[in-house]
Amino acid sequence: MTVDVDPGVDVVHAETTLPEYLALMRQPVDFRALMRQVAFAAKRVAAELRVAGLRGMLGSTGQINVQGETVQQLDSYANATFVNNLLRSPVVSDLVSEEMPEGLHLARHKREYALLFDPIDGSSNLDVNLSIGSIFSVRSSDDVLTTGRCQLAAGYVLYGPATLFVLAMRELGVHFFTLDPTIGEFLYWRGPVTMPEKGSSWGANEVHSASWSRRVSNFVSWLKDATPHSTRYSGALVADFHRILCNGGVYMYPSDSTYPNGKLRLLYEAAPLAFIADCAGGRAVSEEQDILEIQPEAIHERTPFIIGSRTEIEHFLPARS
Ligand code: AHM
Ligand code: MG
Repeated sequence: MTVDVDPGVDVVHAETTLPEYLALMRQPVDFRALMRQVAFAAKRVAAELRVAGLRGMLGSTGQINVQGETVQQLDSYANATFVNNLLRSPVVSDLVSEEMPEGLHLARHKREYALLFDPIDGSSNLDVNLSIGSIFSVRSSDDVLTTGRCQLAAGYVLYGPATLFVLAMRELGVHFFTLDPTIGEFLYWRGPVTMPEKGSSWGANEVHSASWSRRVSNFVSWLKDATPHSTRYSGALVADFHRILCNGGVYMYPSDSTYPNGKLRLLYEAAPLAFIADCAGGRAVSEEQDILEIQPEAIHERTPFIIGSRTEIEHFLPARS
């Protein structure tokens, strides 16, 4: 019997899985192993989310986490799922999670990767069945408390009508994989994705607007009046950022009187999304500096966060003399 061999078998096609893609792109074996564990955890979380209401998995655990926020049962489930899968991976030597007060240092024969993650981003959307995400940042284990420029890769999983795995790597750019739940695989969808130079929507929690800085307030007036941007704010950063990555625009959580240093956490929320934006041609800043230039001092530190298309973010930045 002869078999016709497709001359395109070694290029990315509609049935290319995430592990096949990373192999085709000649990514290091250990990085591929790490991504396999992250993707496996994401598939478990996606499966649980689909039936969580039926299993009594909605609502809080009654505990308060290190951030002073109520822990939802699914925050706890997703954190345990990520941690347990990553503990099985010999290439991970450090774990930092929004849900754990301290980082975990694992006994490994060599120090290799650190994974910093927010297991469930947008927890307030859980009980109302709206989109949420998981965010992750990959660093060398020696680089946990260094600037965001040192990230080796970053990504997120968007649990929406479809479950998307979005992965940014410096040399390859940003690529989307869609979970086909019938076969349990993330299949290549599209990339490299570029963020439009300018968008038509913006999002922030305006209940805090009275205590925003004058510069932020002026910027918002410009977004609303000078170049009309529609408001889009879902309560889940991953979902709001994904819209901006695809269509352009701005998401912001600046400093205010409730959150003088901003609400979002630098290492596992702001820096990974800033890295993704940067790989896609967008930009992210605190009110003072580029997010990727901030030198972190603690694993759970917060930062004001303004991310989006270059045109809008450069309008926000003070004019250089
Ligand atoms: P979480 O990780 O505890 O869910 O907090 C982060 C979330 C973001 O996803 C979202 O954009 C923001 O907090 C919403 O905050 P608020 O409800 O204050 O608007
Ligand atoms: Mg979060």
